[in-house]
Amino acid sequence: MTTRSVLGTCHHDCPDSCGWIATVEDGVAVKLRGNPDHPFSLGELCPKVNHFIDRVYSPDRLLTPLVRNGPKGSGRFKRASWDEALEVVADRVGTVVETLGGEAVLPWWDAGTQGLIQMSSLDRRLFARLGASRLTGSLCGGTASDGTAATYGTAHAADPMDVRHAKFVLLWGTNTKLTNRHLWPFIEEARQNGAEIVAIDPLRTSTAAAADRHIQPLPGTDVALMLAMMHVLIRDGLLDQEYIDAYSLGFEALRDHVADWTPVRAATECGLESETIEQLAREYGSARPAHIRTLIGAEHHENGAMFFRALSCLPVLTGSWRVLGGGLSKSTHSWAAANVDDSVFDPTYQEPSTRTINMNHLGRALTDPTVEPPIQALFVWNGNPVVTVPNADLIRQGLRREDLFTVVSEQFMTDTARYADVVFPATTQLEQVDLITAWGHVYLGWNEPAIEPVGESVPNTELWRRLAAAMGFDDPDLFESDLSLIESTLTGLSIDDLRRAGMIRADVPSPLLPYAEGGFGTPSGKAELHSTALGNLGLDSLPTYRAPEEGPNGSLAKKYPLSLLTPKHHTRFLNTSYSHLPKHGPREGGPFVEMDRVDAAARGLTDGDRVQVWNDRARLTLPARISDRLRPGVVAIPFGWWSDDHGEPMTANSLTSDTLTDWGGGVAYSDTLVEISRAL
Ligand SMILES: Nc1nc2c(c(=O)[nH]1)N[C@H]1C(S)=C(S)[C@@H](COP(=O)(O)OP(=O)(O)OC[C@H]3O[C@@H](n4cnc5c(=O)[nH]c(N)nc54)[C@H](O)[C@@H]3O)O[C@H]1N2
Ligand SMILES: Nc1nc2c(c(=O)[nH]1)N[C@H]1C(S)=C(S)[C@@H](COP(=O)(O)OP(=O)(O)OC[C@H]3O[C@@H](n4cnc5c(=O)[nH]c(N)nc54)[C@H](O)[C@@H]3O)O[C@H]1N2
Ligand code: SF4
Ligand SMILES: [Mo]
Repeated sequence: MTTRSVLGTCHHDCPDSCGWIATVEDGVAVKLRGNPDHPFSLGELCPKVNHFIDRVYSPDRLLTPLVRNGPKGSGRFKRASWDEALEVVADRVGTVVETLGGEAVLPWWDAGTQGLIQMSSLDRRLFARLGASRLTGSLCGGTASDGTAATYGTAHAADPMDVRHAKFVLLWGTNTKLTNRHLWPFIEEARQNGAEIVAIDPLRTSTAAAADRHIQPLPGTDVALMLAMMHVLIRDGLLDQEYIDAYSLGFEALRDHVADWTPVRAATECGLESETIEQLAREYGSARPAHIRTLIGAEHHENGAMFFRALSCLPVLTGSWRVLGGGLSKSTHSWAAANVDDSVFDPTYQEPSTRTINMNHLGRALTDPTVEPPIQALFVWNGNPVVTVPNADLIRQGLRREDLFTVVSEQFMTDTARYADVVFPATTQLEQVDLITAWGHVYLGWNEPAIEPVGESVPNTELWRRLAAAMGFDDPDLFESDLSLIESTLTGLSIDDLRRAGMIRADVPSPLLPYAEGGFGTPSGKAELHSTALGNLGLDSLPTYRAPEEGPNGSLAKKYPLSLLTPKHHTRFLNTSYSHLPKHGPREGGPFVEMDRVDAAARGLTDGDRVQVWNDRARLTLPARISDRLRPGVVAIPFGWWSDDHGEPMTANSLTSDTLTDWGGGVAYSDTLVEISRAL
């Protein structure tokens, strides 16, 4: 028997990007454990990936190409050879392009793997060659980045690991213990050194429960809270005036603007006590260093980019960027650019005039009769949009169109793959090479394939090469090898370096104090408290609170009085990627709607009752779970469940809003209003 240990990195869309070691016996992966040498994950994985080998060898893995032989969405397919399936796709797509032009083709992908080349590389060239519509927008992270960049000029922020040096930690709209679990020990270290931990979240998550204090505003109202904090900081002189004068623009305008944002005014908007806001601002303004930790959850509001823009102003006012452990940490993804440049995947022949479609509007794009040319060929990989994209029933409606040809690359028969005309089997991270640029720390992780592809599955890059050949293209850049693609992105380090170490710290300063002495990425080099650039785009140049239209203080709240949150909730789920597997979904029980006893009593409901949750978009029937984690007027359905056994949608996204965020191309699914009544 031959036994090997292979170094790899988790590919999931998770900030932790843990290092792992796979044990392989005679070509079969038998064990996967955390790599103890990884400076962030420190040898631990998580309740999802501890069972990753079961996922890899699951009896439900897709092992061959499949061609539909039942109604769309029925999930009925017949096996096909690779040659047959490629020919079907090349013929049909060829006809679509000939008759309607390339823009009738739409590629749709997300971060099912966030690996550098398997997420998106050769696809950019292939779809540009076809002249396909271009996918824009973001389901995750774009709004947060662009919101921060409006103040700082770049998406750069602090190293989250430096939270350990903080004396005050503000966890704002992030559920660290669940979503970013390997950061929690660093927060505990700060607590042991005397830091107070405060969580701001409309839901008493496990993180909020573990904090020293939990502040529970109404969803989508945080910008009002931030403006009132600025008001107190300025009123009480809790400022670093020297830092403000040297490194920011627009302080006077901001000062005048927040003069009437008293804690009393914000308290009404946010549903908080004004004293809570006073205390928060005073504590934040007095502690040295104070660290704000945020991630993605708060971006999914109509004012989501403004959340990050306004939040970014706070450490500028207090000068907390000067000190290690201060400032603000969010996604670290932008730091990877020190060594990795994925724009080399962009082809020179991309037509900039080709139309763009926001990924969050997939349902609209497939069903809107004014979309010209109509989308007639859709490719989906690295995602399960029927479950993950808001207003999901509209996507199902679009996918049922007989004149639409849908191609899905997947590891499993997801809700989305069920609607495909052709399905290609995809490899998992144990079977493919990649480089992982993390967004929860500054280490670049190498992933060496541990086993041969299971069945006839192939990495996404290989699918694009095979499709390019089947479509008759011969441009050499469509056939570049995986290692060459990775190598072409690297500066200052080589594949051999990565392979040897398993992970390497990106070439960023240590300690990382990005704005200790200004150095912002704006044209002026200063933090823009007032932003002329935003004003030029027709947006508010100063941090401004606008109540979400479909939020608790919006006009729709009269019709639908309950705000619906649909957050990540289960320790065994990673978005929708595990709910169908035996060690995951069944152990989490099943989907439910969580509500406060006041809202339940007003509707005559008790714990466990079957209820309907509804709005103009959809109606879901679920058991009610009464808890004390939410304030009255706010309810929650956990995200990640697929359809039930009869194909009936159970995804929270049937109900959610697909209104786009103020800027950044994201989507405001956390501004959703519903009503709940007993199921008939
Ligand atoms: N176990 C597990 N871990 C995961 C994932 C998973 O599915 N399961 N998914 C991964 C992915 S893709 C991502 S992007 C990250 C996300 O990581 P996070 O951003 O930490 O998590 P979210 O649950 O998206 O949102 C965090 C919190 O924001 C709160 N929130 C919503 N609206 C508001 C608001 O208006 N104000 C405030 N203050 N808070 C608000 C929600 O109640 C939620 O508790 O997690 C990753 N990690
Ligand atoms: N209501 C609501 N909606 C949400 C969220 C929420 O909290 N609430 N979260 C949002 C966020 S933050 C995110 S990131 C998105 C997540 O949305 P998605 O990225 O669509 O997440 P998953 O559902 O996990 O889908 C990933 C799919 O990619 C497949 N996959 C994995 N690796 C590979 C590969 O190498 N090749 C191929 N071809 N396929 C692969 C997996 O099998 C899986 O089915 O959902 C968003 N939608
Ligand atoms: S899903 Fe996240 S926490 Fe789990 S192993 Fe992967 S990177 Fe680590
Ligand atoms: Mo995400």
